[in-house]
Parts: sequence; structure tokens; C-alpha cells
Amino acid sequence: MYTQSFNVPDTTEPTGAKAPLSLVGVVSPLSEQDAAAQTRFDTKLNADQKIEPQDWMPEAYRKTLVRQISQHAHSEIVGMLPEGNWISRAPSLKRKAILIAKVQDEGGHGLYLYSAAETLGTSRDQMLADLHSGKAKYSSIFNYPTLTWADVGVIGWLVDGAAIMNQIPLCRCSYGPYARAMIRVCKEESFHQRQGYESLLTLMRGTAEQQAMVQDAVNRWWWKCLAMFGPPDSDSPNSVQGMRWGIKRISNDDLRQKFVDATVPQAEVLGVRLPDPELKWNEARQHYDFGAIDWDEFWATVNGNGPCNKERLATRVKAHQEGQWVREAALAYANKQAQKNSLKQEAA
Ligand code: FAQ
Repeated sequence: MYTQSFNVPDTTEPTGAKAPLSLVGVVSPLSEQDAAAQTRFDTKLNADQKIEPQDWMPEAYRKTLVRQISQHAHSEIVGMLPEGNWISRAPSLKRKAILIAKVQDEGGHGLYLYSAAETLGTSRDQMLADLHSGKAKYSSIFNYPTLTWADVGVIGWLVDGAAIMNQIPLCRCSYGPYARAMIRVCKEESFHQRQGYESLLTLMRGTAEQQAMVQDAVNRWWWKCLAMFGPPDSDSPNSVQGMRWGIKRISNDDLRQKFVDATVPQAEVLGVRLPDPELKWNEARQHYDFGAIDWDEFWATVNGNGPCNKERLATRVKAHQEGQWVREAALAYANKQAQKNSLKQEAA
């Protein structure tokens, strides 16, 4: 359904790009030494080689990666919360076991991503402090409530589906540790998407009430999933540079279009209506046309005023505080092991 086959050639420049895109850095070098390093960096990018943690990189490239990777990590761990709320209420043991495994996978993705961001010289403590203070962003989509069991299936189908669409091109991101983390994450997200779809298929084969529950969940999540891809290319301040650096490979609008095109046939098989009267196949464009996204609502949510922002952040902060003793115990154990090892080495 959503697989690595979505990995397609890079798009052309996003709307608003001032010059043709090539994978070159644009930060002015400060010294001769930096100029040589910048040339090596540009050569690597143009040859589509990966930049690795030990390589020289422009500070703006490093900063952009820390921003994007840490936001991505935060999204994964905050993303555990809406579905996590249903673990104790899953309708069967089988669904409970699947949901626990899925939520745990999302936690794992957060950990790979924090590790990838740490290779850029920012500590995990700093990244978490930024999340907890509200300074760092995480995906808008996780600030909406999960009202019924069908929401869990819809998150798998649409939210994981949108996440994969965005993440498959990131497997070719120019920064090695991020690209490699994405390969594994995408494989797991693809499985999550299928389990969500399968759960919805089961509900759609059920009673009229269950079918209505799925339709209601699709109605509530559809537009939020389209907004997840980020602002239109013309209002996306980070896109042009992100694409020049080979961090982003496909623009926000192009990914959104690919998601719509892939999802419409899936909705037909499922037997649900996507809540957009303007959704229509456009023969000339060979794409689906779709209606206008409510960007005011998106920005309100991104800026902390969505329906669940405060609750999500408070839950994360509480979980972090309650985990303090675990971190202390792990540190005490590591110190003890280090002491033992150094005593052994001295004795040898
Ligand atoms: N929510 O200039 P652009 C998942 C911000 S993982 C909040 O276009 P960029 C797994 C953006 O940060 C989902 N903020 O920015 C899962 C920027 O603000 P800044 C997360 C958003 O970076 C499934 C400003 O707007 N995935 O779902 C959003 O070039 C199920 C201007 O935007 C990733 O993070 C948004 N939706 O493009 C877990 C993928 N969109 O930082 C549990 C990696 C934009 O300048 C259950 N990230 N903003 O203050 C990316 O691909 C990019 O960062 C974009 C944004 C595409 C998200």
C-alpha cells in the first residue's frame, strides 16, 4: 500500500524558489579554510553523497537538521499519546496487543531520531527541555482528541499514511544518520498503516453503527492530515533551502498531492466518503483536485492553541518527571560498571 516504491525522483523547486535548485550550500564562507570545507561539502552534496557527523558542515545546515530531526523525534513521542489513550479500552486482546506494539514502535522511532540529532552536537536533555518549555514544535496532528476506537484505525491509515509519504523521500536525505534512521522507521510505519486500514476494514464489515463511527472519524481527521504536510510551498520559509541542501526532496504541496492521489482509491475500497465536495479527478492534471485547507486552524494549533496542546505537553512533562528515578538508576548503574571496569583494568 505505502512502500518504498513511493520513492520517486526529486521534485522541481517548490513554488517561490528564486533560482533553479542544485544541491549546493549557500552560506557564505568566513575564511579560506572554511571556503575549502564549503567546497568539499558542496561537492559531496552534488555527487549525492551523504554528509556524516564528522564532516564539516555549514552551521545553518546543522541548525536546520537539529530543528527538523528534533521536531520529528518530538512528534513521535507526543504521537504515542492519542493512541496510547486507547490501550486500556481496545476492543479485544488481539487489538490491544497490536496497539501496544505500535505505540512502542513510535517511542522507538523517537529514540532513533533523538540519537540522530545528538550526532549534530545537541544534547537530548536540551531537546527535551525545548519540547517541555513549548519552544520546540511537534506535529500539529497530535493535538486532536481520539474520541472513538475508529480514531485509532484512522490514525494508522491516514496519519501513518501521511507520515510515510513524507518520510520515504527523507530516506534519501543528505544527512547520513537521519536518512538511515528513516529507512527503518518507514518499514515500521508501513506496517502501522496497514494495521490501521485492516482494523477499519473490519469495522466497515460490521454494524451500521460501526460504519458510522469510521465515517465520523474520517470526517474529523481528513483535513488535519492534509495540513500535516506543512504550509503551502509559497508560505514555507524553510523549503527552498531545505531542498537545496537535499534535506527535503519533495515539496510540501507535492507530497500532499501524492497523499490525496494514493488515498482516494483506498477510501473507495473501504467504503468511506472523504469529506471534501471539491475532491474530483482532474484528467488534464492526472491528479485529484481538492478543496481549501483551513490554514488559520493549522497555525492556531501549531502555535499552541489546538484542542489538546496543553494536555499533551502536560502529559509529556509529567511522564518525564516520573521517569527521573529511572534515569538516576541507569546512571548509577553505568557509573558502578565503569568503576568496576577501571578497577579490573588496574588489576590486570
Ligand atoms: N506541525 O517551512 P516549513 C508521525 C512548521 S511523524 C507543526 O514548510 P519544513 C509518526 C515548521 O516546523 C510526523 N509544525 O517547514 C506517527 C516550520 O516551523 P519552524 C512528523 C509544522 O521544516 C504516526 C513552519 O511550520 N513528521 O506522524 C507542521 O521545511 C502516528 C514552516 O514550515 C516529521 O516531522 C506541522 N504539521 O517542513 C507517530 C517529518 N508543518 O521550525 C505516532 C520530518 C510545518 O521554522 C502515530 N519533518 N510546521 O519554527 C519534515 O518533513 C518537515 O519538517 C515538515 C515541515 C514537512 C513537517
